Amino acid sequence: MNKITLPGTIWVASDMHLGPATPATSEAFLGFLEAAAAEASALLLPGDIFDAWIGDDVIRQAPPWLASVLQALQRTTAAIPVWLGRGNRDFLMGAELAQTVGAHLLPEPALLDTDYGVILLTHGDELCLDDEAYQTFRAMVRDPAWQQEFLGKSIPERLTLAQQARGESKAATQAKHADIMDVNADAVEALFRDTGVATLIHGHTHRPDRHVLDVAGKRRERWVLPDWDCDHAQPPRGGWLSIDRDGLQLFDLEVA
Ligand code: LP5
Ligand code: MN
Repeated sequence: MNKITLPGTIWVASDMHLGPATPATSEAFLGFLEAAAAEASALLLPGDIFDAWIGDDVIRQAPPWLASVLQALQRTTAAIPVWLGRGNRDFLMGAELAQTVGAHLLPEPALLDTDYGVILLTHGDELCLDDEAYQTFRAMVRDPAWQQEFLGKSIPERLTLAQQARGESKAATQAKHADIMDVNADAVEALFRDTGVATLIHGHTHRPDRHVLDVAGKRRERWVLPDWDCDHAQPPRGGWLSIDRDGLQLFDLEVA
């Protein structure tokens, strides 16, 4: 696996789930991008930046909320390197989006060569192996033939399907036990063993934390990124992780 060389202070954030119905979260994200451009050496966004990404062609007729996000990403990439990773909501993000905003696409998973050492970064949904219904859905939508067929549909058709899928997902997750929606311990252990890294960062589960574990006689840390919600959550929430030579640190979003 090729490593991405990232010296300096690296900021990592995921799970903003941006869309037309969450203007306050979009605004918080725009503020965060501005701060990243001023304070970080690079920004990594490993997935679920968007509530539902139905294909890169939407940027050719971007609605106002999306146009603001794209412009803000462009301003950020003019200052620092920005890497976009795919999540379970925006797995259809591709080269056209990356090129338009001047960002790079993260491999899955990504190996980061930082001042703190080598770190593995991934969205995290692929580690939720106990959630069999989700893994079946994931295999379907990650199939290139399925994606080609989906992307061949009109934008209004795709929007309707995405809305239906979000509705079904909300109902399904409410009915699931919280435990099965967390990462599977064996999958995490296998990832640590296979890659040899001491540090893993992921999002998706919306359970920000730092877990310390022993795998193959070596101390490992699993850092989990928070999700963002400045529209419906009380108090509003969100945050990011900073990596520098001294280590990793989670920060809460300061919402005015
Ligand atoms: O996203 P979240 O946090 O609610 O839950 C996820 C898993 N759900 C998903 C599904 C996405 O939310 C759907 C939106 C994707 C938009 C992308 C573009 C358009 C694709 C259109 C697809 C037709 O990822 C959820 C996990 C949870 O994380 C925790 O890990 O449990 O998994 C599910 O809910 C899967 C269900 O258990 C089974 C499948 C339900 C969806 C069925 C879609 C049917 C399509 C409707 C059209 C007829
Ligand atoms: Mn996710």
